[in-house]
Amino acid sequence: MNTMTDEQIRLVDLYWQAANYLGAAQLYLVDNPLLLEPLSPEHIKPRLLGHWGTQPGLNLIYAHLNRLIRDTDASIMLIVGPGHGAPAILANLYLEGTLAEYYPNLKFDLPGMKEFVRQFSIPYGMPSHLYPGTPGMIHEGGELGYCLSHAYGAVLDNPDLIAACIVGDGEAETGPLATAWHSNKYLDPASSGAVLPILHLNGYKLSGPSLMGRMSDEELNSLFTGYGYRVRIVSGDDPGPVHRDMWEAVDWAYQSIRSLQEKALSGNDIERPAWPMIILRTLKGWTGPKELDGVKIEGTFHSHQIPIADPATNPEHMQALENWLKSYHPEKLFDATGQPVPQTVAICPVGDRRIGKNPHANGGRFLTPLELPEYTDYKVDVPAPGATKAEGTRELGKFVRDVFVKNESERNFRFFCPDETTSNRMEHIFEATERAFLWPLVEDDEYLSRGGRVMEILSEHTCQGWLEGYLLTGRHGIFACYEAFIPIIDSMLNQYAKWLKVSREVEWRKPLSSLNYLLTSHVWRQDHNGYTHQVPSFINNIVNKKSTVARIYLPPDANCLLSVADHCLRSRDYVNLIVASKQMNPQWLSMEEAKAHCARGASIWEWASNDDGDPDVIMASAGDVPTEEAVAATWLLRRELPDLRVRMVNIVDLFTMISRDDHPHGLDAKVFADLFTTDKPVIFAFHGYPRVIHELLHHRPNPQRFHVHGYLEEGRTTTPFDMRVLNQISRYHLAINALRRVDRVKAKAGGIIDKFEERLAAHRSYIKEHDQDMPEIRDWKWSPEAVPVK
Ligand SMILES: Cc1ncc(C[n+]2csc(CCOP(=O)(O)OP(=O)(O)O)c2C)c(N)n1
Ligand SMILES: [Mg+2]
Repeated sequence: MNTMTDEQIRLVDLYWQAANYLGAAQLYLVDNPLLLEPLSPEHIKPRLLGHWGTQPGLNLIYAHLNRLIRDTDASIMLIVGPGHGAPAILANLYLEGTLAEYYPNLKFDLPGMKEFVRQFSIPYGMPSHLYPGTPGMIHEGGELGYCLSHAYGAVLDNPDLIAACIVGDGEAETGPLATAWHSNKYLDPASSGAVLPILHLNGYKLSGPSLMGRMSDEELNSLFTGYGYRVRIVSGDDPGPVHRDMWEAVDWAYQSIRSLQEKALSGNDIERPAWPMIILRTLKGWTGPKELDGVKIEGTFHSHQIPIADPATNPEHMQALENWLKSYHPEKLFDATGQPVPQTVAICPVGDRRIGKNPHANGGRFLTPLELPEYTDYKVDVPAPGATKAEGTRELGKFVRDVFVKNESERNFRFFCPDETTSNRMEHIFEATERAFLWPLVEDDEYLSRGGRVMEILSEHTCQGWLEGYLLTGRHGIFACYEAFIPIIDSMLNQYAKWLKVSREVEWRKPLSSLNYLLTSHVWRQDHNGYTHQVPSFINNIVNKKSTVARIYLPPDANCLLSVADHCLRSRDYVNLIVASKQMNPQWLSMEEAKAHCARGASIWEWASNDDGDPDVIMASAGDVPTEEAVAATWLLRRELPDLRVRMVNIVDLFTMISRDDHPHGLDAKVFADLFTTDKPVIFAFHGYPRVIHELLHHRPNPQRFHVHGYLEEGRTTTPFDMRVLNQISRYHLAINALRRVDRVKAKAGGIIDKFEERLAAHRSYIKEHDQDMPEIRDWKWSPEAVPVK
């Protein structure tokens, strides 16, 4: 390693000045990038957008990481929580030369530099935040809170990688960030890489002080020591000493990481691995204007965005801006042709070691397809529709177990779950692997081990962040969650879907494995949890995502679930939502039938239809429980009114319903009409909120003929069938609705409707007395003849 000399410190400082200059210049200048002429209004951008306050700290960290990489040849990926500091990161990427490799117009010459500062934050230029088009980044930092879980996800199973993660002190107040500190309890130093958290304690957020900024060093030390980190604090407002301390701190952190890893690799059992972290306590907006019009700027929240808002129209402010920019002495940092003088960039690493070129940040380059077991081998035998029952997720668990087995040597697959793998009945997975845990183990622990590949923490945010980091670095995974609580990460999904959408528009970003959700323990079967656990709203969120990204599957039984899961694990760049019950449910399709049905996405179930190609009414369903009710409704109708022609249609792939113009999975008009006709009434039993279906059907012929039954926000701790009754999706409700929609049978319908109403009344009194559903419901089984129940 280079020893720290005054000259070395000068070089780090020179680089820092250059990055600070270019960061500030991007906020203001359209021209005159080197200030070779006096600054005047025509050099200033018409709209001043972006953030200054965080930049000097980001630049300081980048500079010291560069120096460390140069000295150690370490593979370091940078994850920047305060993504609003994009101009700082862009300045560093420009200086290290990676930006020009991706954007050839941003070269080291005067036109290149002019374009570099000009294009920032103008329409179709670089956006104000980091984004998929920023080389070397896997994290945008637009919505704050996710950097640390992303960093930990990125280094899992990447032993050569160090993720340096800059956490804003305001960001550190968010829930997702606060819980992510615990990720250190999952990282195996022998087989994974390391995260170096750097808390960027500039004391302020957007308009007020950060909480941690007002905590003493001692309090911060206690807090983070309590989380299990070894803490080093670097603080000050004099660049020389701060550079020295930071140099030492990154060396210390690097050596601590390597010694932990070496110890673990040499077979030493490491309990509570105490990874290093750095707290950098410096001024927000450091080196910027100290004050303006008597208002203090440097070291306050006033530096957060544009410190001098109106230079083009206020000559005094123009002078202040010029003084500020000139304080970095650009003429000493760059020559007159716009090239940085060699000393300015002496600390930059070269080649793929440059942060902007870290290969892990374009994870698709590393993507090895999963080796998948043949899913049809896991089939549930279904000799006839409804003849068997099975727990879908338990069957899927066997398949996922073998995905672990088959990919053991690649170590590129993990399962993420907030404490529910067993509750979700996926415990066959534990025959292949366990849950990761590095903190002390006790004798009674179950399925916990250092090298486990199941990631369980009771933080949906952390599960989501880990998985995103894991996928973004070219690996595969599944996130299994209770349906009711996945909306906790709605917002993270919003952001991830945006990342995927934009990534597809960046030609050098390689495709990633899809983000796969398995939502089980769903709304319809919360027998012992009740109303709080009944929330199917994640579907609503995914429905609104770009059609290039969003996929939603509602497999009606275990064989369909297996087929869908296999498909999702092979797909790229999607968000796949699978909703499937973990309960004992009737099985409808043989594996061959399931395969064909899932390939089509939606099809007629002939065995439950008696329409002879000309239905009076169509019974449709999406979701396992609604399908049971819909099939039972056709059964009831056949029994009570055999000459009513009913067609049964099941939908696995929800986007088949929407017009082909709006989603590539939309059925074309002809196929849609083959299933639903163009004018016959459709009674639709849907897993989630009914309006989702109405919205999807908007451009289909006669959408008003679709009568959707779904979750109506009614629920309590009650029997499975009562949930369906409360939400009017029970077989009786569906059958009554069907009878009411067909004029041809109106005369006969009344008596049958009365009979069904009477069964609903009987149900209500029966469950209160017997605390379970009526035998005719509990013991109901599909039969083609629909023989009346005695
Ligand atoms: C979740 C979220 N809430 C609010 C914002 C709006 N916002 C942008 S920057 C910022 C302050 C961030 O402060 P800090 O993390 O300390 O960053 P820095 O001081 O380095 O700018 C806020 C509140 C956001 N981007 N994300
Ligand atoms: Mg801050």
